Amino acid sequence: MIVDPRLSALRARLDVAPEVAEALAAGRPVVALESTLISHGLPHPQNVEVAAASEAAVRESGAVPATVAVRDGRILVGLEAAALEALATTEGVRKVARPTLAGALASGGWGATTVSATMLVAHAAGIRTFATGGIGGVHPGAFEPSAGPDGRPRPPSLDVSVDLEELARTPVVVVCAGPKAILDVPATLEVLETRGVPVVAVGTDELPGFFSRRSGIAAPQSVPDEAAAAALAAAHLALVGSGVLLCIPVPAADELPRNEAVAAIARATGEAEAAGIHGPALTPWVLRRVADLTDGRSIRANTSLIVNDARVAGRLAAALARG
Ligand code: PSU
Ligand code: MN
Repeated sequence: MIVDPRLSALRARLDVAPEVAEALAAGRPVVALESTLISHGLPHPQNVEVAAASEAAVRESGAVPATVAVRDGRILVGLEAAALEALATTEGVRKVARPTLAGALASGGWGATTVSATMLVAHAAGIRTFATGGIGGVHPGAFEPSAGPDGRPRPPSLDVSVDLEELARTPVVVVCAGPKAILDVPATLEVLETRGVPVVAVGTDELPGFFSRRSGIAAPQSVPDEAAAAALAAAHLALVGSGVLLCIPVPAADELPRNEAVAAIARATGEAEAAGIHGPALTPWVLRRVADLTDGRSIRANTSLIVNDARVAGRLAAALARG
């Protein structure tokens, strides 16, 4: 067997919580959880509440949660309550993605992992299932000119989240509520298709719309239920490789009506552009602005869908562990 030396080196950087290590050694189900949504995606105290509720939801589904973060040159896989609280309240926590992982490890201090970095770490740790809210993707204006603040056309930004590249490379099952609605969702689906990543809606033919149950866009693939989702994911990991994106609609009681979401997002993304916000700061800025514009209703949807994804991911991890 050829062992990738980089994977071994990355493994040597992991501090895996004892409960997580024991579960992995025994072949019991484990679900990785990201931490950027705690540090950058939601306000305090909802961020700590949702982190704790996600872990509880994974447990209720019969799996062990492993929230991932960076601290002082080490990668934590499984966080204690005090560490979750520190991530949620410390100023200046870095947003850590694939391109910034090594830099964050070298610089010391806290880093919160995005979808890309969490997938990379989950794979190194031997975790196959990962729950998040929404993945990053193609931002509006990435591939076409858009109007700048002075009305003059701006060149395409080429802002495509590294999450898509990670899904193409890394064999982990990612459970989400659809690509974040602040993105160019059709373009995001096209990139995922080109890169060979299955995008599968569970229990619906329509792609879930993140804040809302519906997106108005047909899902590239769909399965009737979680058992079929687990079977498809297992087959893809075994036969093809790369990540799998499973999309679960936000619970109906907490969704943001689609017209309200669309209006708030259009306004927030337009303002971000006018204010010259770009790069890693863009997604957190737009999420915060959408929360303002919807009087916090987007946060209710966001927290609900994150916990729901964690619950579903726990059941999927259990099904994958049964084989
Ligand atoms: N899902 C949420 N809230 C978030 C994110 C996802 O509900 O804040 C984070 C994830 O960590 C994702 C990141 O990987 O946003 C994408 O950022 P960017 O567009 O800069 O790649
Ligand atoms: Mn980006």
